[in-house]
Amino acid sequence: MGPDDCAGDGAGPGGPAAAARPGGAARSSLHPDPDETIEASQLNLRLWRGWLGPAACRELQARLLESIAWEQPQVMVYGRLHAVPRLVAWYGDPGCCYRYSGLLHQPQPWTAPLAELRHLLADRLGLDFNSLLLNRYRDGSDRMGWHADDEPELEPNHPIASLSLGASRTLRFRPRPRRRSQEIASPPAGGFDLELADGDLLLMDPPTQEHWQHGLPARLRLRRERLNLTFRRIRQP
Ligand SMILES: O=C(O)CCC(=O)C(=O)O
Repeated sequence: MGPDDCAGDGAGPGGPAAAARPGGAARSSLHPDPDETIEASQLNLRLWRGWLGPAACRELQARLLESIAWEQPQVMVYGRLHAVPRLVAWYGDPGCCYRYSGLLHQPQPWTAPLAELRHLLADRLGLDFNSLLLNRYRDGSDRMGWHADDEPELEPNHPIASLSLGASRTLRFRPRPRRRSQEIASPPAGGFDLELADGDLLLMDPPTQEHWQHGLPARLRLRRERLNLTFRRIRQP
């Protein structure tokens, strides 16, 4: 993950086209249609609202808060160490190492609730993830800067699945900019916002990460916590 990837306003394509799909009867349990598909130039997102129900979300969030080995890495910015503004944890199959926040992380072994989610995603979406980054935003001042999930160790042709739990937050997208700019306070030209709520599942399909960045701005008056789980596929040697 490279939250310090950056830069300018990027003369990107226009806003994305969002298509609401009827859910309910048309859904099958195996490959259910998403509630929304969001398409723009070189961007493909699929969104299932309330993919996990409220009771399952509450239980899962409570289990993760107590069982995950949360860390707050320090990153060097202009020669000074800063704690990243959130807590993180990396889980995965043996050997699935991942560099984020400038540090190489060895995977923790899958815990029971994480392994269940991984298998649910495989059953429902037919996607085989081998690793997972968890982000814990303790309140609205925790956040994540602009970045793309495009590190060399990630399988480039594999979607990334992002599950949100707890407080709603805005995930902001922008076309990959040409100039350096970390400003994330308002939606950039050619970009758009997605509000992600408890239980929502977002699939970011290739080649989105090659052409777009995303980030999670602060929401200062928010006091509630949010967890986000991004399932990924690390390249196998
Ligand atoms: O918290 C979120 O929704 C975004 C997480 C994210 O961008 C990431 O893990 O790369």
